Amino acid sequence: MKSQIKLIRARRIWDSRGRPTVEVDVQLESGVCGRGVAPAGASRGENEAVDLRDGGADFGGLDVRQALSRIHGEIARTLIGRDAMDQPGVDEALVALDGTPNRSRLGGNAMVATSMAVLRAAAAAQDLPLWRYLAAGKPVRLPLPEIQIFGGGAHAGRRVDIQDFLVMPVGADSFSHALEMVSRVYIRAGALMAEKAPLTGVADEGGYWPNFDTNEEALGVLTKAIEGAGYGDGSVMISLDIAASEFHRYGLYRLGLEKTSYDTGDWLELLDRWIGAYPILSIEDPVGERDHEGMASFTQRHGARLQIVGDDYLVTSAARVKAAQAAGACNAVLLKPNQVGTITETYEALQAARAKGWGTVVSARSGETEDTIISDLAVGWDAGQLKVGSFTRSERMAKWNEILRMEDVLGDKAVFAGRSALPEGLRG
Ligand code: 2PG
Ligand code: MG
Repeated sequence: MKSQIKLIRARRIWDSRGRPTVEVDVQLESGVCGRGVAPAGASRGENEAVDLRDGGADFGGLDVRQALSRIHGEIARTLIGRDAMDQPGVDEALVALDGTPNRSRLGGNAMVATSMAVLRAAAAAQDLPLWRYLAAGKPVRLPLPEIQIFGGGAHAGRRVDIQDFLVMPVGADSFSHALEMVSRVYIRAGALMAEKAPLTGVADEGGYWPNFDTNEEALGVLTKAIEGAGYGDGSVMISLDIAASEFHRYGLYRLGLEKTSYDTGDWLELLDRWIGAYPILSIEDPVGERDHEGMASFTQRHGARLQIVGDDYLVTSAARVKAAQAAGACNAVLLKPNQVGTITETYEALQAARAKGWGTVVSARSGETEDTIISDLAVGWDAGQLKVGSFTRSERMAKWNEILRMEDVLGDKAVFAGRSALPEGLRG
């Protein structure tokens, strides 16, 4: 069979933080190849798939030699001879071979890079761009982008506590128009930052270094940048990734910058105030991953007006998405293939979310490479939203630019998701 997996080869490459990561090439009997690369998170949920890293002193303990040997050994033995067109079968075999709940034996990095490489090989076998292969003839929309303007939290040495200050150009009438709008906001934000103090570079995902005295100051400057760029009419809205698990300890939310701490009730009140004062449309991980009551009560309070995204809270798990739906927590899911380990499980989480009218946001990690697979997943699965980091640095821009190419190829058939990508009830 021409689409049988014939050869699997893994190597170490380096990610956007200069850390080792896993790259996998899969070759089929027909000779066509597919490649996958594992991204890496910095703010990780405690229930995520874990990477297999070598430990020790060299490269901060982050080398991936063991993951490579898993791929060349038992993963290759299990997958060679399998049909690359059967992604669910391939992924099921990987999950069974690993046999742990958190992918710690084979390594989430080994698994996801392999799963991605098989998917790309399957698309190549059909001689199709990946997004077209995934769409399988169904209509797709180009995603509403969520683009970071200021980076914080674990991506900026905890200079501020909130992790991502992003914008959503909901009023754009095309994907390329959306990027133009964001570019204007990014430039404006840079000018405002430079007025305060000399610019001191960017955080891990390319957003401006968060040189602020309080977390709220970042919200004020971002709002000013949006207005200054001419989008104070609601056509560009704010999206926050609070990544609250990073500072939720022993039941308290502790803001290191302000040296204040809040119990869940007071924390939700602070968020209420920010939501009232700034043009916020989406909030990710507003509470810690263990604060189930907080998430349900936040959703009850704001779910009719805000997109509430579970990232660390849902870890791209269909089971967790369903449990959150039953508990009335969140109305959108962040989808990161390496958070769960395989392409098929990522798609299952998306389907579970979509079945209940949730928003679905395909997302990069803070550690990325030039690989653009998430652009294909966002479009091919018609996820509606894509979050990649900021509007600088090529590991980020490669993803945005890839969607521009799709828009160009689609020509007058290109449909921009815009507001239709938001959770049901927020789409009007
Ligand atoms: C997140 C991601 C991307 P990381 O929390 O959403 O911003 O960060 O990859 O470090 O988990
Ligand atoms: Mg997040």
